[in-house]
Amino acid sequence: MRIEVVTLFPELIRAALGFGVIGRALTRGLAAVGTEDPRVHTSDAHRTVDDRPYGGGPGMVLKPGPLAAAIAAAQARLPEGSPRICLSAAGERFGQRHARALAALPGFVLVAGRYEGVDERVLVTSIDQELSIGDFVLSGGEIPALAVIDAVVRLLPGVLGDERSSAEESFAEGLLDWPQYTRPVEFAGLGVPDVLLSGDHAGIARWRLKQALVRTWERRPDLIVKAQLSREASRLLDEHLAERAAARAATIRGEI
Ligand code: 4GY
Repeated sequence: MRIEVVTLFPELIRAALGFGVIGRALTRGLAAVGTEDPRVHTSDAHRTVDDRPYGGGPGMVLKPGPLAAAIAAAQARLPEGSPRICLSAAGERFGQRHARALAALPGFVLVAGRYEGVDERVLVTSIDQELSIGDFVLSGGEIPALAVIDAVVRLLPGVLGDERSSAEESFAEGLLDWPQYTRPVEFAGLGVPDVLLSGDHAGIARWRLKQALVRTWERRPDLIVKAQLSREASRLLDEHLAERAAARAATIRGEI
């Protein structure tokens, strides 16, 4: 897979991709990230990439010429039909579904804006999709572009060890993670759930799935609707909800 990032700060992109799982994937050649700087596509003495907004107001807008030329140069290094994606708070909300779809492609372009934004005509002529990583305002599209790259590259075959891709972990897909513990067995006066020390692998898997389900139910009920629970998962969640309902009823009766 090849990813091209159009950015005024190519060093920011390169520097951030040198670490951890993603850094290793790139050095191993499992994916490649290139950059294209709109400033290279200017011809004036000052290498001007921005200008004042028509209609007035604060800030500057990225000039369409250099930006569109940079997008075209990036696109020329990718297979025909590779999508050009602009990171913007006005875009569709990026999620794991988008990450999976992008991970199936041979390449795509990410366009990171700066200043007050991108000239609307570039969005019309040179962008296929706008994606947002969330409802907050950043000062540039580079950090969202890096978030997309990270989410996509870690899905590529061979990037993660087989631990993560194993069937054992996919059973809680679409749910929040279960709680994790490592040594020491006591920390800050807190222990580790007995089942995790038991060596009972089926029991551990059941406990983890139940923890993931209950946490998701309590913190992100919207994800449960989408999770398409297995029969085992539905049963575990029902079991928890019944236990909780019974405990509340007992409290109301004044038994506790
Ligand atoms: N949130 N998700 C986001 C953003 C700000 C281009 C400069 C976001 O994706 N992008 O906040 N982008 C950028 C957008 C012009 C400011």
